[in-house]
Amino acid sequence: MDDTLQTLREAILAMDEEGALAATQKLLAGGADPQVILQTGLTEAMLELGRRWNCGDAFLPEIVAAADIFGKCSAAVEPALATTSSSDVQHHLVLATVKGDLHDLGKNIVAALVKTVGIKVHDLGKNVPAERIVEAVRDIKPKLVGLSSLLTTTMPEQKRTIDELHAAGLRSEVKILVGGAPVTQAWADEIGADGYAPNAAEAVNVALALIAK
Ligand code: B12
Repeated sequence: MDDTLQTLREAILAMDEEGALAATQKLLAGGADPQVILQTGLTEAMLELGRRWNCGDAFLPEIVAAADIFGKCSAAVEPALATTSSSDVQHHLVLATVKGDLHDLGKNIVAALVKTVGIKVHDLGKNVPAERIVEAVRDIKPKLVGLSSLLTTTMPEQKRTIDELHAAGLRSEVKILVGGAPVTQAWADEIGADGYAPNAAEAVNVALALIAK
């Protein structure tokens, strides 16, 4: 399995869609844990690409192509995640990548994993203004709101969204979970979020803990 995970990472880095999808299918057929495929295969490859980008060894078109392959492979993995039946849904999560930010691969993985524990995800997408999130909270009345940000320049939008929820009188109705590569527990505390998670598996644990509070 480790060899195939390595093949998957290398195929993404080489922008080889066919190879990446074949390695994903091989892992699934061999009974690999879908969460391991997402984290150790797909996510690790994107992180390596980020490192190469920082050193000038990768360029934007490559990142765009790899992101597209990442999306196709994670869509292939999603059905293999054990899912609670829709009749077991007890809680709702409104999830978005904040305004100004177009990164959504991580948010999509959070959505896929959170769904597996019977939380219904209302994914508002990427580049979502605070006002749209407030509107969704008013309409859907979720227990949880998840805000993703991958850019240091868009992290303040997480705070602005929390401020807008306060202003709308809705802050006490929801638990707010923040994440994304530059986000930390210290930032979550500073902006008054209720929870932070460094990855999607941990996001599930934090979401369940916040619901239980
Ligand atoms: C892929 C990528 C892109 C793709 C995004 C495609 C897509 N559909 O998402 C594209 C090409 C569009 C892109 C564009 C840009 N990018 Co970019 N991108 C990346 C890259 C290489 C990987 C990000 C990724 O997908 N990682 C894989 C996923 C699975 O991980 P993740 O997002 O971190 O998510 C995990 C956790 O963070 C967490 N999580 C995520 N969201 C949430 C939410 C909640 C609620 C919780 C609890 C947890 C959680 O769980 C996830 C799963 O485990 C990073 C490098 C890096 N080190 O992050 C740069 C990076 C984020 N980008 C960067 C930059 C600068 C840009 C651009 C400005 C480049 C440009 N000059 O145009 C633009 C900005 C566009 C915009 N307005 O958003 C910088 C940001 C630097 C900074 N300090 O802010 C980085 C760090 C690269 C670098 N130079 O170091 N990018």
